[in-house]
Amino acid sequence: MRLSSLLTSTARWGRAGFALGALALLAGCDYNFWRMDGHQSTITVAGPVARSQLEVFYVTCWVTLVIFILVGGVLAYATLKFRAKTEAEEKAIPPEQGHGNPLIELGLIGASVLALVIIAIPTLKGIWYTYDVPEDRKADTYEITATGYQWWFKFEYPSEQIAGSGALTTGNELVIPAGRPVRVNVRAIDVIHSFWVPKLAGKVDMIPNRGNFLWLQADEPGYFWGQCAEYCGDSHAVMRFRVIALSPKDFADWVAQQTSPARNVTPKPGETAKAQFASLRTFKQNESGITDKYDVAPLEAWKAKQFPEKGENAALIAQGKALFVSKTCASCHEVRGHGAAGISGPNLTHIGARSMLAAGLIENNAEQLQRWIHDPGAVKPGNKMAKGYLDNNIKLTPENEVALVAYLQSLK
Ligand code: HEC
Ligand SMILES: [Cu+2]
Repeated sequence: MRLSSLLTSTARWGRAGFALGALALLAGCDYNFWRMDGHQSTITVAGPVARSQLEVFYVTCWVTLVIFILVGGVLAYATLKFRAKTEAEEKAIPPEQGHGNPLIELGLIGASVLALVIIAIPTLKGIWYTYDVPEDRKADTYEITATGYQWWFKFEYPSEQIAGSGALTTGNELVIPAGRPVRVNVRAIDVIHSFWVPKLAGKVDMIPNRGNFLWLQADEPGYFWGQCAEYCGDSHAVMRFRVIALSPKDFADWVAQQTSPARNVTPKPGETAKAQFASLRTFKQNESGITDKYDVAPLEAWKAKQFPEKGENAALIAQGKALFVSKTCASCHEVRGHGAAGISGPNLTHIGARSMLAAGLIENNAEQLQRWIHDPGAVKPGNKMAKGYLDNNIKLTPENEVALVAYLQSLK
């Protein structure tokens, strides 16, 4: 085939392919795609650390774009200018090879060095800036310890000590004060995990027996998505968490609430556990249990969860509280003030006030909570609670489940 006819047919297919690809993109992606504002976007940032990392990304992109255009341009020029124009030229023996042009070669080396320097300056600045809280902000820093477990996160607040039980401990939802630098000391219990909140800061590995740290800051109150970013076993992909940044006053209120013991709902004399069996249902295996369509902003939804549920049934809750101990849930979970002090699962003292369950996998509502305690292994493959169910031979009747759900939801 003649080279030129090959070229035109390639071009035709190339254009068709491009048009098809563009159509597919347009059809498949919504507005969020073009804004690049997904939950875990590193392009729409919300704090100084992520912003500094984004700047390095952009510098690198621009420099490489310039290189691409220059090299691509020269390649296109050479291809067109020196191509065989006649059949005779095509058959001709290739021209003699030279040794190159020393000036051009030196120039290219110089240009590469220059490009690297242009990238290196903001990169080094970014590395120093993001490494630790800047000196002038140190005094204002809030400290947290985050520990990775297969497949959930524990958060401790060393500055919020609770008499008789140590630092305030929560699970899977990290609540921080907005506008203040937060230094997160990262640890791991079992294997290597990685702490990553894309809109706030880049990832840092959580390594067993080795202290690591990072800092981040949320400029404004907000609700952010976090993710374990180091492959860590079965449920790695769904080892998530949330960061909730609150105004100073809201944060102080939250700390006051969290440092108090679990809520105690006591039945009035004569009150019965008329279980709400309307909430009984069967669950589909692959139900996602998570929505991306919010009626209200996620932060507002989270705030609403801080208050007791409407229509609580105190007698049912009391039943659930007793079941929590008799069904051995208490051997893995702590509910401070209720005689449950297990440490191998997330602290559930205020579980009712969280927006998500099972490390950010499913929403924290009655249905999903029941689905979780009914068969945790079906919701999150391989998780340690499912193994606990087998080892301890935990069997729950639908009535047990409804009572446990009412109890867990009352823990605000
Ligand atoms: C063998 C220990 C163990 C037992 C027993 C156990 N759990 Fe768990 N539980 C866990 C672990 C580990 C997780 C975290 C699982 C994950 O997300 O990977 C968990 C997660 C949870 C969560 C979600 C917590 C969060 O922060 O999202 C709830 C609610 C819960 N368990 C309730 C119960 C109830 C109710 C029982 C008793 C019927 C129970 N658990 C028995 C270990 C246990
Ligand atoms: Cu992990």
